[in-house]
Amino acid sequence: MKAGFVNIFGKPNAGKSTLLNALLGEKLAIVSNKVQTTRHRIKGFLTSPNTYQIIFSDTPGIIEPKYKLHERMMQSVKSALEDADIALLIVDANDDVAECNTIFASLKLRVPTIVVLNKADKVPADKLKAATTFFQEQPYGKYVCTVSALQKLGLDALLQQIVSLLPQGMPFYSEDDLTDLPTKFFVGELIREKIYELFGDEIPYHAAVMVNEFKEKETLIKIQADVIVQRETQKVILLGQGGSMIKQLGTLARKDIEAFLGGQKVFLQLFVKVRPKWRDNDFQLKEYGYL
Ligand SMILES: Nc1nc2c(ncn2[C@@H]2O[C@H](COP(=O)(O)OP(=O)(O)O)[C@@H](O)[C@H]2O)c(=O)[nH]1
Ligand SMILES: [Mg+2]
Repeated sequence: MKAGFVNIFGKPNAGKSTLLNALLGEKLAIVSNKVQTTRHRIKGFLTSPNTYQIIFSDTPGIIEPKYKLHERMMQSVKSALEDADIALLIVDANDDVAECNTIFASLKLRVPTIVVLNKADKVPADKLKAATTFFQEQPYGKYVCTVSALQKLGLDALLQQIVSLLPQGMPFYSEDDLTDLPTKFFVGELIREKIYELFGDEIPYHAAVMVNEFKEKETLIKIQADVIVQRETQKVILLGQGGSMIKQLGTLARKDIEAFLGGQKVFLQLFVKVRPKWRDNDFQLKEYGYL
């Protein structure tokens, strides 16, 4: 058997989370068109019985830290650099390749790498070809694959390339496991995703979600979660007139949570709380799961 850790790196918005979900055929990582949606390292397992087990890690995009939250996010990138057997370097093929190269070179990778040119669905063929040639000339550019994570194109070839580079070894996790994170975590993430969807450019970056209660009752699952923001004014926006926005948020999140839980009925209760400067407070970062 072959088994190993395949970690996904790249700039914000390159499509790392979309690629993880596409490879697993399951939505584990939340996705938005805003940068810095992913704050944690999220692992997903892909097992082909008696053949291979790949432990994929999605990571936050590589950024310059501005807050303690950002520092935590970059620490999770660092830890993913340390335990990778294979590194996937994702590039939005529309992006500036030279800039991506600067970032990838700075990672000082010492494991096999695959450059994944993503968003092939919206890049002209000659541009893709030029990007492929550019990366093939880099020291880490032995393997370059072209995919569309969104349209699930080119994934089989990428998977074959990964498996061929994967070390020999026994599986780390049971065949039936998909991830090592608790259900509660994904519930919080799905709520957070809807905040990115519903609110403009400010609120999502100031918000955290904390799931306080997850109780399986006879006919449904009761979930209570807090949405944490930094200011009273943000709370007012989140609630909306007569509570209309928080209600909409709850409805959208509940539908996705029910789908994630295999169609079980969910009762979701959301409260909004103000915690000034939580993004810079060690205690609160820990409390909200940003260790
Ligand atoms: N057109 C196109 N859009 C994509 C593709 N992959 C991801 N996206 C979009 O790019 C945005 C960022 O994706 P996300 O996976 O959150 O990027 P991340 O920040 O690297 O995790 C989202 O709006 C995705 O729908 C792709 O293959 N083609
Ligand atoms: Mg992401």
